[in-house]
Amino acid sequence: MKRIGILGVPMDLGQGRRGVDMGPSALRYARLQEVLEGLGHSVLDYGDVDVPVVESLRPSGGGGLVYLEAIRKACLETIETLGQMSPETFPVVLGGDHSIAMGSVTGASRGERVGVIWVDAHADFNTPQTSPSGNIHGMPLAHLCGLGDPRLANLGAEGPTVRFEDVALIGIRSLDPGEVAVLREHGMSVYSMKEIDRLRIPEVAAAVLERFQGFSRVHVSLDADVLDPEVAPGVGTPVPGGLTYREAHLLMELFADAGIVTSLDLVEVNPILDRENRTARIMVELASSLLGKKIY
Ligand code: EXY
Ligand code: MN
Ligand code: MN
Ligand code: MN
Repeated sequence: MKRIGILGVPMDLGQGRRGVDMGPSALRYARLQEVLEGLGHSVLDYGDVDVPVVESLRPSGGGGLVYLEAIRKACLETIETLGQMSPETFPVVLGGDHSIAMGSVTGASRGERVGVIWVDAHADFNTPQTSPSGNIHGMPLAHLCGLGDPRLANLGAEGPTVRFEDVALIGIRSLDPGEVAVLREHGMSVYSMKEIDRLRIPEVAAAVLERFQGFSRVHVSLDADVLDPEVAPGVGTPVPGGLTYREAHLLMELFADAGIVTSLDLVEVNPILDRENRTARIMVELASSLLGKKIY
């Protein structure tokens, strides 16, 4: 039984499509708290971080980090709220686009060395210089590792939140050229869909879990677009050829068996693009698999 703290970050400023700011509501409508309480956990909902509502999202192309300050502010508020949770609490942070991870990972690490399992079709490893879109939701992991704009790269106490060698990316199938160069430069551990097809989930999970044995903090950042768009249509940047429903559940079930994960993000759910809230419902199911739901 765990003490779980839910925190919503209704963020849409890191990308250009309306709707993802309603992700926290969609996940709550999918009964996240009741489902986790049904597993025997004690769950407290800390509400939402305040994110400015903009009438129409301005195009952030051309590297114009037009919403950088607002995103930084929301990430700092996320860090502060996570810091108010007791150290043994398991935070579940609800996006909102993936830029929130600069706050959630930093806050959940509590200043300790943290392993990060980035489950996503995208590496989110662009810097402002390599980004083709200027959208900050394509940059959070690079900034967590200390690259990019210093106003976003060092939200932690001192220096980067995450070490390059303490990251495993799973489900990758859409990378930008500049991003590939930076990933290679830093020797990042990438399990693309090719590795998943070749090695299958059990071997990928075992390899990733092996690396994080002994870590006091391990964070899973789960982007809904890691799932195949046929399975999870309610996302702003869908990419064909994603995880099946069972591959995603098996990954979470194997992480749950290992018992080393200490925090979770559920991001990029966009109910406007969804069908009958199925993307939010699947993300809640995946959270319950990670938090101990057993088939048998
Ligand atoms: N790599 C592309 C970009 O940086 O613009 C697309 C990023 C999509 C990011 C989503 C959250 O995973
Ligand atoms: Mn507001
Ligand atoms: Mn992402
Ligand atoms: Mn993604």
